[in-house]
Amino acid sequence: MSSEEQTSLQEQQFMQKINAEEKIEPKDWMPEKYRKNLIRQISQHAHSEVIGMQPEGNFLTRAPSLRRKAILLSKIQDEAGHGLYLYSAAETLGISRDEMIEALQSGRAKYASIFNYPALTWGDMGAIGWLVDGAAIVNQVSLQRTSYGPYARGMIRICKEESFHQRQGYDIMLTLANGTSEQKAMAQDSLNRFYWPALMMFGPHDSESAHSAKSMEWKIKRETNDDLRQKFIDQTASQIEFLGLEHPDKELKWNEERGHYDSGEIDWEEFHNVIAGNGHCNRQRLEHHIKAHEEGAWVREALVAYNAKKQAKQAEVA
Ligand code: FAQ
Repeated sequence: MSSEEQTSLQEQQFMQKINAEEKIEPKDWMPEKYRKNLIRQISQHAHSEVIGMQPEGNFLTRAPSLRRKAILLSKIQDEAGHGLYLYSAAETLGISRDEMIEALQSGRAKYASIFNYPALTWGDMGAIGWLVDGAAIVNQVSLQRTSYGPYARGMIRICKEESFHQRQGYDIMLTLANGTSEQKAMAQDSLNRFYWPALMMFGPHDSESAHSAKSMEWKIKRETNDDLRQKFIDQTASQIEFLGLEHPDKELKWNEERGHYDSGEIDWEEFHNVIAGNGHCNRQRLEHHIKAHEEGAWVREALVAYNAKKQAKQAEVA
């Protein structure tokens, strides 16, 4: 059998597995483009979790009570854990953590655009948990069925934690919306600023999405950007109503025939500007990551030294 024939046979077997809903595991044969596309998506997802700690981290010293502070701290720590699971899943595809970090810090790899918006008030902690984690869950529930085993398994645990994050955000919003008129205004302002960027988290329209067609065929993505965004729009409308707040989308209208809400258009120019590096906080987020990474170098060095010592001792005993 020629090498081309062998590759085509491997490709057929790979697609059979995908179509039979079997998971692809790290040691299985996979097309190079499948591997690269997965590394791209999983590593960018990991970067989003880690960079996403910054807007909320800034509010740890400003939480209005000890209880709120403890909850926020634990939520932010969960995000660090999500980053870890995801970097580990990406490493099974043959890329190192250092390479991924370098891609992030040099600006080659993206992370979710939403984290380039500033968090200005305590209301933003509510809006981030409710809307940002809320949008993340809608996307990640479908990723629990992604075709790559380590990514799918990581998603199951991440989704459980994200649903707690979403509830804690909504709880903050409920308290503010039922509080004084100043608190209600703060909740409304946070909703107004975070609603549209949350819709952008689902990516460009399907017709503009460079990776969707192949990712859907390979079952890396299980639902398209627009379908997931629609789910989020539909579920959020009744949550806004329950809070007694005004919907930021003045064109939002229930469409009986479609069984979904019709909505106004996203400002795509803003989206492209932010992912091109020109959002409010892009520079600040990367500079902070680089600083924290450099300051943590001694921990990584200590770990390597400890492991080398341990291995040397084991070799001596053997
Ligand atoms: N921001 O062809 P597509 C969280 C890029 S986790 C920045 O449609 P794809 C938890 C895209 O990468 C949030 N870039 O791409 C949390 C691609 O660029 P490339 C993260 C974006 O991959 C909460 C180009 O545009 N979740 O929030 C964005 O098929 C609170 C073309 O786009 C995930 O990453 C964007 N919004 O679909 C943490 C979920 N949208 O790579 C802390 C996994 C698109 O060619 C606090 N990822 N781009 O240079 C996915 O499901 C997909 O990657 C999509 C994009 C849906 C994000």
